[in-house]
Amino acid sequence: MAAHGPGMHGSRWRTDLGLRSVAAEQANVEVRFHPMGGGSMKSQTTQVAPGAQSVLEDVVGQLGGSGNGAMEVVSDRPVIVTSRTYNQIAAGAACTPGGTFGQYYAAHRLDDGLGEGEGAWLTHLAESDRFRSNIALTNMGASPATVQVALFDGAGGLLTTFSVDLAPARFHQETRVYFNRAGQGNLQRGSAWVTVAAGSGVIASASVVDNSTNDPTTIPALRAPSAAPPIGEEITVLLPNDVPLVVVRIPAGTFMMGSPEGERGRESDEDPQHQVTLTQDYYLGKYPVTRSQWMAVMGFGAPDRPEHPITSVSWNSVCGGSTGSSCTADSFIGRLNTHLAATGQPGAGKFRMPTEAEWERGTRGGTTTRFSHGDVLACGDGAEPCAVHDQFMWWGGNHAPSDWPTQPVGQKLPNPYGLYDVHGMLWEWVADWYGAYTASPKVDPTGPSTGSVRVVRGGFYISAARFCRSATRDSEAPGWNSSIIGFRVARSL
Ligand SMILES: [Ca+2]
Ligand SMILES: [Ca+2]
Repeated sequence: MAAHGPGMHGSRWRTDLGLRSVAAEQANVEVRFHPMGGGSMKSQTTQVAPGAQSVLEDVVGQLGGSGNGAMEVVSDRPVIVTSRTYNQIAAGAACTPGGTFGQYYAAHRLDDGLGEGEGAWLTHLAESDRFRSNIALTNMGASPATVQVALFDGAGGLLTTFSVDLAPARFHQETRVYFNRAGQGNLQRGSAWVTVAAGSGVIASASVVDNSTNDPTTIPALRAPSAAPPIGEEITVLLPNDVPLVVVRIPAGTFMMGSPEGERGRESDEDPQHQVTLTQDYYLGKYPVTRSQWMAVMGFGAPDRPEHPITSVSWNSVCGGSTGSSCTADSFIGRLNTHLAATGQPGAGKFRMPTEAEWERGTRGGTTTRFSHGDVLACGDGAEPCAVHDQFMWWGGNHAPSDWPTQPVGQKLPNPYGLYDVHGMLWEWVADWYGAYTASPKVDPTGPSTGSVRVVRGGFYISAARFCRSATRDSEAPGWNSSIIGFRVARSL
């Protein structure tokens, strides 16, 4: 990483490049600066005499560049490369006068980078009043790279995943990554797993910046001795007219279902919170079922607003039957299983509605907070604007009266398991009859054996925020069509 430009609070970033000859002959060195964001590459050549060292002060400025970017050094003889990046703030400036500590960014040989399928950890990251964390990625390879980043909290909980596409020689920095990607504002012990999905020669590093001085500390990536942590495997099936439907794998495990006493906004039907164990991995729809998916399966023509979620579909038309797992032949899920069998696709007969417990586990994504993006106690629980919620959901706080009721799926950030639009957007039908919880631990629960209304989950596009919590429950008659209820599918392993 190299820089020439202003930062926050009057900081002025400069990079010096050191070139130490270790050859018996003069080294001819080309120095290239690849700016972040895609500006044109700047370069110059320089010579280093045998045994000599040259230092290019403010190398980015010398090259006529500005901003952040990646330095590339090409030499015809062996040289040792160092770089220092530092804040050349003016002495006497009101904020951190006299400049700050510099950063050492290691030089990497081409074969030091992560190859396809390889990964590394960035650790000791923070996002709080005191510190913020940035992640920098550089593609040293000759082909485009796709890098996946998974962010974890200090207990190992997966907060979110995202991917970054990098052209060759491209540098990219994610600033305040925990806040901007995962809505986390009070995280003391974060780590990130960086893996290369496509391409090669990828270098990753992080910087943890002191918010009072704006001094960064550089964190190099360390290769992991073991395999990657499990991150949501996806399966895509093709519906009629080749409309794709994506489901995401959710891990088996134990969690607390319902809300704890004292959770702000909770209702009596979320009580008592109780232990639930799901013994098998399963899949949930990555998004609510869309209008195009519904029309394709049900044999209608292409709809308008194809990427909006389908609404006004009854529980009976989604599944029918009695359990949510053996759906009637002419229901959406019945027709979906028939289509998969007829087209020889995997998973025929395995698609069904999620149980209420499966929905809540998938939505919580390993979290125990009110929302899968935190407790969000700094915002109100009604329909007032809230910057944190706005990153993750459609609810009354970001719905304008002039808006179409729904929005295209997948516009907000996913939850930790890679599911979109679980909070808000639409209530979602689940398989279970609605009934009171009991305190005893449950294993693979399927809810009451009889009832009159089915459970819906997650709130909808003009809900107050408190109705979009992970534990919120409501109910509706299975024959009822409502413009505020949709659904997402489940699939057994
Ligand atoms: Ca939803
Ligand atoms: Ca309720």
